[in-house]
Order: sequence, then C-alpha cells, then structure tokens
Amino acid sequence: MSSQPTDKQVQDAYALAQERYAGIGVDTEAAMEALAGISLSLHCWQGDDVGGFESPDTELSGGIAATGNYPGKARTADELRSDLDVAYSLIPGSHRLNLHAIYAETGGRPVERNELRPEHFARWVEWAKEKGLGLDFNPTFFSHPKADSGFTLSSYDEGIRTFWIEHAIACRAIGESFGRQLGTPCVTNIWIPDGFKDVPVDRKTPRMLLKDSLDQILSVQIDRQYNLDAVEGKLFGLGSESYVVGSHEFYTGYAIANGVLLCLDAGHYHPTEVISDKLSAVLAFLDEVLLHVSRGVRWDSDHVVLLTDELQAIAQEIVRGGFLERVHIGLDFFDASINRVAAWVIGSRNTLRALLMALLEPLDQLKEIEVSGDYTKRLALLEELKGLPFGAVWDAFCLREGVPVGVRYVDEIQDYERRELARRV
Ligand code: RNT
Ligand code: ZN
Repeated sequence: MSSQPTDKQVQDAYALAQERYAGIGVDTEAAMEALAGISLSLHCWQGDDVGGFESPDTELSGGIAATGNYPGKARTADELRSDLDVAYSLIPGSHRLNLHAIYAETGGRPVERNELRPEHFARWVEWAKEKGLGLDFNPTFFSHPKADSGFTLSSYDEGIRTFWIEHAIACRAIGESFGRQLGTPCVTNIWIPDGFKDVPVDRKTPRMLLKDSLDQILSVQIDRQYNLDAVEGKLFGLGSESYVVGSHEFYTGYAIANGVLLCLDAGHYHPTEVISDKLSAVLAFLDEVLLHVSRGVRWDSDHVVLLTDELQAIAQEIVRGGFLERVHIGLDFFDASINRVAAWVIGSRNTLRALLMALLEPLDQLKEIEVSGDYTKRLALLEELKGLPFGAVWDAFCLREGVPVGVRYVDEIQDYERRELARRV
C-alpha cells in the first residue's frame, strides 16, 4: 500500500502534538496511559457471521442477519481463534473476548443447550489464559428449533420457557467458571429475540412471563467477583417489528430492581435516539452497564463501528462522567461483506480512537466554562478541539503498543487473507 510514516516521523509529530495539548492543559502521556488500561470485549460472532459450531447447517434466526458472502469465514473454533489472534495483534492494548453459547466445543457430540457445561469451553479458556484475555459470555436464545416460534423466555409454552431458563442457568455457571479461571469477572449478557411481527392484543403477559423467567435464572446466587449478569433490550427485529417483549423500559426497570447490569446496544433504538445520552441517566441508578458498541443504519442495528459523532459522544460520556470503571465496553456488529478480521480491527480501533479523543479533552476547563454560563466559549472550544492533532497521539500510542501505525494493518490482514483465509472454501 501507500508509503507509511517512519517511527521517527511518528515520534516527531507526537512531540509537537504533546506540546500543543500541554498548551491547553492536557497531559497526552496520562491520556495514553488511561487508554492502555481500557479493555474492549471483542464479539466472537463477527468472525463467522453468528454461525457458531453446533452444526454446519444451523440457520441464523432471531431476527438478526449477517449479509454478504466475503470468502474466508471461520468454520471451526481453531480457525476463529487464529483469526482473533490476527485481530488482537493489530489492536493496541489488551482486550477481552465475548463468546456466545453456540461456540461450545463438544468434540463433535451434540450437546443440548441446557446441558452445556464449563468443560465445553475448556479450549477457549486455555487459549484466553495463554493470550491474557478476559472472557465474557452470552446464552444463545436463537438459531434453535425451540426458538422457532419467535418466543423463548417469554413463551406461553412452559416447556419452552423451562428449556431456556435451564440454558441461561447453565450459561451463568459457565460465566462463573470463566471468572474463576481467568481472575476477571465474566459479563454474561441475556438477549432474547422474543416479539411479535404484528400488533399484539396482550403486551402485558409475555413481559410478566419474561420477568418470572429472569427471576428464576437469577435466583442462583453467583459471586459478582466471577460473574456479572446483564440484560439487553431492543426496539424491534426482523419479524418482531410491532412488539419486542424485552424492551428498553422493561430491562431498565428490571436491571434497577434486581441490581444487574443493563446492556445498551447502540443500534437498538429509534433512529434519532442515542445511547450516549442514556449513560448518565441509567448510571444514576445502576452500578454498572454493558455497552454493545454498534452502528445502526436504517433498519439494521449491526454495521461496523465507524468514528461517528455518536461514537465520539459515547466515549465522551464515559470519560467525562468518570464512568470508565463502571462501563463494560463490548462490540456488537456482523458484516459478511468485507474481510471479517478487518471488521473487528476497524471497529475496535475506532472505539479506542474515540476514547482517546475523549481522554484528550481539557475537561476541567470545559466544565468551568459551562458552569460560568459562557456557552459561546464552550461551543467555540469544543469545535476547535476537533482540529487538534489527536491522530499524532494515536499513532504514537500504536507505535508504543507494537501495532501497525495507520492503514498498514490492512496489508497484514490482506497477507493473512492470501495465506490462510483464501484456503477456506
Ligand atoms: C441482537 C443483539 C445481540 C446479538 C448477539 C449476537 O440484536 O444485539 O446482542 O447481536 O447476541
Ligand atoms: Zn447487542
């Protein structure tokens, strides 16, 4: 690809940027140190279009879809881990992996989801230990015959509900085992697809059933040192356009009443509704939240994360609010139309870049100006900040962390594509 900056150029540009930021009272070294301490949870499902390894002919259901047919998707857990190794090597910092239950390794033997045990994830744990990654987890309430009706934890059928309750309980135990073995709590996130395509008569009963199912799932006590539970709401999905049982209000109430984490997915709201504005609101009542950093485009909630205004606003809210310790940052998108490893890397690097920009704000000064009522200066300063050389700080950060500076990481991905992904036919 095009010519790349030399290390010296990166260092020289950084020295100038450092001075420029110091001039407005911002310590770039402190910002980089803070950034290095942030772990993103990469979603395993970007690597194989949310397929999982239960059976090669399982169809993705639940009202979510990965479109595109870019070659090279991971077909086995080993391939997925190999792809993830490449992705992590191109993302500065140390991060986590977010697994779904359908990524169990059962040695070719079918294991029902309510029978899943920690041993079915032993190889993931072994790999995570080796790489120094924390693990997060998700029960999988879709792509299964018992989810075909479109209802799981809120089904009118007690047998169906019981099956999924058992699955979720099994998954929390797996999450706990991750936490114990890796020394960092696993966030186990519940998202269910339940909802109606068309206008329901009774909106109440499925929600009361869901509440009861969640109560049963969470009645098993697990030390928060090992596992943290989260619940994720949604506005609509494909086939659940008119009504989703687990809506934002439902889960906000549930999370507050039960002391679990609320998961905010950036693609799960009305098109002009943003999660950046929700963080300080829900964190007034909740200890911690989980984010699914994603990007909605029209009806789809799961495009690769770009460095948009909203991504910057999310990062600003986390940093300005002093919420870094209370917000677990996960990614959630699936794009099968581009190189899947690149999708992870682009989304992760953008999320980190947004966080760095937020860490480079002269926050005390901005707050002071706001409190003084000088909104003219606030506006002017916020706009000027957009032109400061944050890119030079980012490049220096990448250099120090030993990952490619700039778009050079694409060369490495394309090289991996030629060597490895192209052989997957
Ligand atoms: C779906 C939710 C959920 C899923 C994953 C695969 O709308 O966002 O988080 O994307 O569980
Ligand atoms: Zn999500």
